[in-house]
Amino acid sequence: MSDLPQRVSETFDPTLWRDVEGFELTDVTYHRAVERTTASDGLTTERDLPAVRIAFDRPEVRNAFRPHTVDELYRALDHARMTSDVAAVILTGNGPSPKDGVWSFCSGGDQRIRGRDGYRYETEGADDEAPTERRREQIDPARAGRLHILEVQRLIRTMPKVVIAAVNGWAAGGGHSLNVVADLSIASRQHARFKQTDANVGSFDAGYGSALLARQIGDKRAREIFFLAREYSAEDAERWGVVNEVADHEDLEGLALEYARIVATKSPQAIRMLKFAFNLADDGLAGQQVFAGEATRMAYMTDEAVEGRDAFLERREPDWSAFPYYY
Ligand code: S0N
Repeated sequence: MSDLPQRVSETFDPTLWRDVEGFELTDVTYHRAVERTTASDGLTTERDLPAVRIAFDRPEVRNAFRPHTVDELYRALDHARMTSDVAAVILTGNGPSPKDGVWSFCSGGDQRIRGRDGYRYETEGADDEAPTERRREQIDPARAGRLHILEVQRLIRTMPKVVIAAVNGWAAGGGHSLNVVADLSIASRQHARFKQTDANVGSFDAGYGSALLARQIGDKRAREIFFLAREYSAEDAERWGVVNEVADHEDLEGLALEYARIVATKSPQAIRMLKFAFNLADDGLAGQQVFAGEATRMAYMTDEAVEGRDAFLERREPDWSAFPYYY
């Protein structure tokens, strides 16, 4: 039996989750789905379910990510990648904002911390009130203003798990792009709002955020989203193919968990191969490498590959006679 986790978001149901041990996080939250059963003697037992929930936790700035946020997001995602009984990752945002009650998925890079003045407002160990030159000295320039959200995008793309974006509020800028790279997306009918603001702020996701979006929803629409930067709704997003489904706000996390449960009923190998096959053409040789890596791993388990290995170890010629050239 365990204590229930802290309620991190208004739509977060603590009875469905447990904290993932070993993580001290400030900018994201990380939970494992569980099933709790209470017996007649009042004893509650807990069983892990094959899904995790990772959420941006900076609702007062529309869940914008600073470099530290991205570090935490990457660590949580990578842990999920390597947890062998996790089939799906739900990516969402905690909320609403304590300032004005607005919900956010993610509003992209924290604009106070970018580019050549990237040290300006990074708060880790820095004195915000100090003169600029002193702040510059206080912060390792190699750690501020990085664009390693692109590493997160690649991790989402290459992890052998299904990543489900539960867009519960604003998806703007780099947050819009994270929805694009997710494998599946659902959006809150009442609170999800989409806006690709990159060009408003001199930013441009010229990789997945734009080019993959064009593949997903068509070239003209993707250009419209970037060039006009107009807000669009959950219904628009569903109609255009930006998300798979729209749900009432209070049902969003439940639906994400339902998606994860369905994915977990499928063959892990088939899901893995399908995800990498979907990515292959758009990811070029890097996509081929990821797909081929899985194919090689499977091939290593065949008698034919074992014969090649054993022949080398036994210092003899391999005998391929049992293995046909055509199936
Ligand atoms: C999301 C928007 C449309 C919501 O509008 P709304 O509801 O009117 O809210 P605001 O009043 O604008 O915001 C409420 C409070 O939140 C702060 N805030 C919002 N977004 C950000 C943000 N991205 N960075 C920092 N603060 C943010 C507001 O300042 C306000 O604070 P207070 O209450 O104190 O006044 C609207 O907020 C909006 O358009 N936001 C900006 C979206 C945006 O342009 N994002 C960046 C786009 N580019 C990227 O994300 C690419 C990645 C990236 O660029 C990057 C990554 C790492 C390091 C640097 C970068 C980089 O940007 O170069």
